Parts: sequence; structure tokens; C-alpha cells
Amino acid sequence: METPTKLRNIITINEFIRRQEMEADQATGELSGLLMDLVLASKIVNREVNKAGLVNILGSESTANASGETQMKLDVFANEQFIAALENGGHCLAVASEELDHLLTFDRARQRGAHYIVAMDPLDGSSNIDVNVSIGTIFSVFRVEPGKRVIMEDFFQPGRRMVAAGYILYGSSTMLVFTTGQGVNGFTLDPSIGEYCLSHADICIPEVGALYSVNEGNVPEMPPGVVAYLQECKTRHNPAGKVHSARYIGSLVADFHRNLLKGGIYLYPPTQKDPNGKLRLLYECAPLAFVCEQAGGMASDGERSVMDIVPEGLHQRCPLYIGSPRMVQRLLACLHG
Ligand code: AHM
Repeated sequence: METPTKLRNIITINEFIRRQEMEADQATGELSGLLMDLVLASKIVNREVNKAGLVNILGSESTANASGETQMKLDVFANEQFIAALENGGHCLAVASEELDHLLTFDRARQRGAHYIVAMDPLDGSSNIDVNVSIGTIFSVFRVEPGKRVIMEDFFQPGRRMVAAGYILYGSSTMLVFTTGQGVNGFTLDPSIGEYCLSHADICIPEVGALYSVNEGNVPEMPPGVVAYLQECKTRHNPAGKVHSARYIGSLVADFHRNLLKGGIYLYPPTQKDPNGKLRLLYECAPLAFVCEQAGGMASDGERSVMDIVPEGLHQRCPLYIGSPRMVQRLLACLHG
């Protein structure tokens, strides 16, 4: 008789989140509930991303997002799914999204005395959607007073106050990586059972790597210190002691994820066109900075840790240098040297 497939060693994300919650003092289950709402939405988005080439969901939506860029249909879909899951779950008081000018507040969560708010980029790397290249979702979770009528200023908290952050990478497989401040763990979606299973426990970024990720087309517009650092990457005179490889997908989640696992640095410096860089602080830079720091890495805007920046706007931009700590330190030395 054949032995049935053993379930041993499989830890689903539900189980993991439940265990983490049981270990945390005074856990109410609210954060776990909210994370599970994000998990659910990500599975629905994943389903659509996977069949994006097969259905009439590609192409540009005529509306522009809060930053004036043309939205793709899948961006709109992802935005709606995450918002619906967060509203229906009742654990989230308000959402700020790359796709919305203003924040959205949820009455039911307020009546329940919920105390979390979420900032998200529902589908990052949108220019890659119609060419079948990896894209991602990024989220950050902050706490406010229970049942508060949330206003925009409630989102103006530094990354240090984040209670959870993470991303979903829709790539060759779909992964969810998150932190609640107790290290970083990665889960791979097994489509056959529809569950995220723990695949990358306690992720630690290598101290130094030999990958650098940057849009080198912007070099003529970059600060001289960044240009000097990039020059070093092409020699053996750098912390890795070897010539680096350039790897740039143009999907922040995918570029960050690769560097997190293999060791490397991602750079989006200020340019003449975008003096504050291109990326958004609240729902791109800060959540990845939280994940990166928790994995032993560093994230800086060139002056300070991204985690210390207090936002002044929902869609504020911020230069980003993020990845292996010795590489970010070397970049900062070049910037200030
Ligand atoms: P998007 O919101 O239009 O997708 O822009 C965000 C993306 C990031 O995922 C990526 O790292 C960056 O923009 C790439 O920018 P560029 O094309 O200037 O290199």
C-alpha cells in the first residue's frame, strides 16, 4: 500500500501567524486577522496576475493614479481586492494606497474599535504587467487609537512605529515575505492547495553581496557620490572585493527580494528630474526598510535611516539605498566622502 504524502514540516502562513500571535503578550488577534485579510486578497490578485495574458484585463485604464501615471487595469483590480478584503475583515480603520488620492476609512472597523491602518502599493512595477515580468504588492501597518476617526496625519508616522510590513512577489512562484518585528519569514504559495507555506524561515541578508540594482540610464543625472559608488562596483575595490553584476528588473519588489536572498544593493537616487527619487516613502521605501532592517540589512535615503523619516504627505517620494549593510555603508561613505 502506498504511504500517503506526509504533511510533516509544512507550516502554513495561517498557522505561523497564529503561533506568533500566541507568543506575543496581550495579543488580541486583530493584527493576525488583518494579515490574513491581506493574504486572502493576495491570493485573488495572484489568480488574476497568472491569467493576465489570457483575459482581457491588460491595457491601460483611462484614469490616472494619484501621481498622474496611467493605471493598468490590473492595478485597479488589485487595489479593489485589497481594499475589499481590508474593509470586510473589519480589522483595518483606514487605507492609503498608491492608487488613491485620499485615504479611505471604514466605519465597521471603527465601530468594532479596530486600531490598525494600512498603507499599500497594491501592484508595484505596473509597467511590467503586460510583458509578463514579476510584479509585487507592498504593505505597511501602523497602529492608532482604537476606533479613531482616522485623518491623513495619522499616517504620518515614522517607519520605526510600524507594527508589520511585507510584500507579495508575483514571480516564477508567488511569495509573501513579512515581518512583525520578530525577524523576517517568507512563504511560497502552493497553488495545488491554495496555501502559503513557510519556505524561507528567518531570512538574513548577506552582510555583503556582488549585485547592484539601479537604473543606470539615469547616471548623468545622479549625485557624484552615487556615480563614484557605481564605478567601484565595476572594480575589485569594494567591500565584496569583486566585480559586481548589474541586475535590474525595474520591479522594486523583485529587485529587493533577489538582493535580500543573495546579497546586494538597490539604489533609486535623486535625479535632476526627480529630486526626491521616484519611490514613495509610506508604501514602498518604509515597509521594505522594515523588512530589510529586520533581516540585518540597511535602508537609507542618503542622510538617515528610512525608518526615521516622518512622512509629510501620503504620496511623498524618497531616495532609496537598501540592501546588504556593508554595501549601503560604502555607498553612504561615497556620498559623504
Ligand atoms: P510604478 O509604480 O510605476 O510601477 O513605479 C515603481 C517602479 C518600481 O517598482 C521600480 O523599482 C521603479 O519604479 C523603476 O523605475 P525606473 O523605470 O525609473 O527605473
